[in-house]
Amino acid sequence: MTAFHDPRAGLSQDQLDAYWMPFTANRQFKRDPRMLVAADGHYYTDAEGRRIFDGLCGLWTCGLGHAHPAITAAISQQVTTLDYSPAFQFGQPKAFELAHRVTEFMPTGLNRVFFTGSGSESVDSALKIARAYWRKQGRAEKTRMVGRAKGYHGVNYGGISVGGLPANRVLYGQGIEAVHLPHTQLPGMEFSRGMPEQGAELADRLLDIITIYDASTIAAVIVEPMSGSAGVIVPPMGYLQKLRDICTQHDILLIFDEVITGYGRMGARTGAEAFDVVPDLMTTAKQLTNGAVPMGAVIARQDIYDCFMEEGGPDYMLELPHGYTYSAHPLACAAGLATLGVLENEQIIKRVATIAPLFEEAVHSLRGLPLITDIRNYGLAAGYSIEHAPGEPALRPYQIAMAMWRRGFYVRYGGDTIQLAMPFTVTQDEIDSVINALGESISAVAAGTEEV
Ligand code: PXG
Ligand code: PLP
Repeated sequence: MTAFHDPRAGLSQDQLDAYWMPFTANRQFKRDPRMLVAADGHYYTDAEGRRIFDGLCGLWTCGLGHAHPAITAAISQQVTTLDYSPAFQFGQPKAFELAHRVTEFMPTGLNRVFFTGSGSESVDSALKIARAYWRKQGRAEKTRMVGRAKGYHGVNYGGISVGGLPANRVLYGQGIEAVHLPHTQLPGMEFSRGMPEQGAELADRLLDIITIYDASTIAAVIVEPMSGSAGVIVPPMGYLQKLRDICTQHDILLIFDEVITGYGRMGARTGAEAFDVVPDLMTTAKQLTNGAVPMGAVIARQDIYDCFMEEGGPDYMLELPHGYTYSAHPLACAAGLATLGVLENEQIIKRVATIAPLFEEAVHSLRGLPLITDIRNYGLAAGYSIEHAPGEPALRPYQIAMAMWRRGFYVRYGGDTIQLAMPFTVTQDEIDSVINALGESISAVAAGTEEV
């Protein structure tokens, strides 16, 4: 294990400056780096040799823990056998094996898998497939997309257009044509455990959008079944089914963005399974390879795929002019097969469902502490809303996360929220320790006794 006993891990200022870090406060980070140098199981090692509990599973990626032996072995073996092969016009067996394996995690009917390199690529691929599908059906005017306030769909142009986080869009100019449903965080539903009871009627706002724009101009609705990045916003009871029904009635495709909810975190194979609503297209990434190699996947209803095959022209012609150099990368496929294998063989998803109520209990035990204005949870995910400091909604979550870091816990801070995503094999002791530390950190920030 590498330990530098130096928070900068021996890096020079020039080296720190050379790397333009993603979604990071670069100036502040480079003054006071938080450097991770190793990981195993549920813990990181930082550059000073401290063990840090991974309270977000990387970025919602590593539910099976770090350096899982089965995944590590599969990648090592693959890299010495077939490190890369062309993704276009040639295949490698593991791509087909993994596609088939993925379909076993999907609701009935979703059984055609398109591989990408990330969640953002999955989203833009799904949006393109949706528009192309309507064009193939002779309905080329169906191009408009419907997203939702607070939605996060990655950072490519399609994704930020349908996304509902203006900060991710405002710098970048013209995107694709998109309108937005309201988010589902209703006043009065704070501190709901699991699904809020009120709010299903918010799905009817889709009818208003249809009234204004007409369904003949709308290609698809895209939502996260449970919003992750915005702070774990759980769908109200009945809401997703209503969206499903309206989409079906008006010939609009329903896309579930399951980049966070796919492959186990909800205590079900997908959010679709957890909430019992089946979309037409699904986007996934992250947990598909346990985060060990970048990969995403779009999963389509068979008749959507069939439509491209039937309308594809002569059979030497490609049916969908779309794909990535790294689609179905052999290392990613090896990691994906190992990950889904472990999820299945070790009955991990059942374990998530079993431990979720204990996690829920612990998460909500902080209710009543100062600054906490809402607590939300589902499966092994939880979000805390933190009362804004005057004019600075994001300040206190940052202070709380830093207080956690000093106590040896990594948690996510974003907007006015703190987010937790437990490893699928988390123990009760680990849950207790992260929640105790969070309670201490929030209290210290509220009291102004935590140095910042
Ligand atoms: N859709 C959803 C629903 C996501 O959560 C993406 C698309 C984009 O995936 P990529 O692989 O391109 O980043 C995501 C990613 C956080 C956090 O801490 C969440 C994401 C990424 C980074 C941080 O909430 N979600
Ligand atoms: N830009 C250039 C110049 C390229 O040649 C390619 C791929 O060949 C790309 C972008 C797209 O890269 P990727 O397939 O990794 O998304």
